[in-house]
Amino acid sequence: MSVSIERLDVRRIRSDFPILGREVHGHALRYLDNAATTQKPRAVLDALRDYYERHNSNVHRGVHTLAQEATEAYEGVRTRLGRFLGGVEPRGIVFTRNTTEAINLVARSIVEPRIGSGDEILLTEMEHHSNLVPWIQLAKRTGARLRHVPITEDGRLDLDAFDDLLTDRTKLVAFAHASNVLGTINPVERIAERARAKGALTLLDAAQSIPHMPVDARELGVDLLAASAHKMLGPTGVGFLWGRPELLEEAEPMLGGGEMILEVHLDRATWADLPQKLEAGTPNVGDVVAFGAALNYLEAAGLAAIRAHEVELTGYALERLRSLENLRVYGPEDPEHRSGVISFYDETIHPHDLATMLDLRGIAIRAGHHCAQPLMRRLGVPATSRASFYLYNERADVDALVEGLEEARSYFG
Ligand code: 7TS
Repeated sequence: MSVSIERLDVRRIRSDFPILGREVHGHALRYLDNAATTQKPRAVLDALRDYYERHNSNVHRGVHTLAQEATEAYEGVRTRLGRFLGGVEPRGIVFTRNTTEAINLVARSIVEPRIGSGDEILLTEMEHHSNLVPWIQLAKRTGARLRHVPITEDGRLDLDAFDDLLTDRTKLVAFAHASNVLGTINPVERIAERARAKGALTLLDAAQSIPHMPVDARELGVDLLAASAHKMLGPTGVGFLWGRPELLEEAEPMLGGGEMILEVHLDRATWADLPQKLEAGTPNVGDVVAFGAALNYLEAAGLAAIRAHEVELTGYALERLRSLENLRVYGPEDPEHRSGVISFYDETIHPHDLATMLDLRGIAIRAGHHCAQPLMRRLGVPATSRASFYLYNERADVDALVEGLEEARSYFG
């Protein structure tokens, strides 16, 4: 039985985002840079203000009322996030600053203690720098070898190559759920299943998927998962790592200090239980609390409805962009196989010039290497232009983009 999905009420949703009411260079803002960061609904801004106006205190250490309220609010979001991820144990969730910090935590605390020279880490050619550089650094420290799954011409992972590259030497497979450049959605379950059969750990970079579609951490079968709140309507400065608690139990803390200890002597210390063991120092309480409001907002809209909206919008945008001559549009053909991220390249205009011209019409896109320089080299371009959608985008945004693009092409071409 297919479940019918409510359509998003985009007009109502747009009215919840104050920034979407502003103008840029005299034009209504058309915000198409959601892969970089998303805008915040009033509910998130209100939650942040309410926290500081009424509850602000340090957490886990006070008996006074404010300390208890702040602790309850902070820990409440951990529990809330556990439900959001499909019902995982809150003690398997560690708050970080962002996806980048979560991946670095995995490298330092979980992978480094169990890897040595001769071992391999398997990544892909479509990774963001934050899922490349921590492994380059780790390889330098440990002598482990990095391998990379290549991509096909239409921007998918070459799964035959993956099967060949995955060996008994592979200790970790770390990959993006959705590419921030190509939009490709990778077959996580297949990859995780094969990795598990070889005894390798899996780390999913879910920065570009969790905000946009229902994600059930355990159903996907991965061991570890990282994402950023700012890409899911929440504030900057908050991210998280989810891990199988058994794995996090064995983790060696990356940072030492207050909050993460059980007992401290002058010359030795023992660690607190999860998740405090991996959260040294005063956490970003206010932003985590506001992140809770973002999770509520996303669930009220419905992740399946958000996904359906983005598939529809992406299909429309692909159709319009593909009708333009001499424009390279990257990634899989079928919008069902991709997220709401579209990169494109026109020989006649540098992406930065295009982004500047679009900005003059109030249209915000990103131009550059998108923190994926190896992928740019693989595509044979210095940079691409990228439009990326979210729940508040509408066909009129795509129309404005295509019109602006056509104007720029006629100006430069
Ligand atoms: N992984 C992926 C797949 C990403 O797209 C990004 C950010 C990150 C990790 C890092 O997230 P952070 O919150 O730690 O910075 N991607 C982008 C982007 O595509 N444009 O700006 C940031």
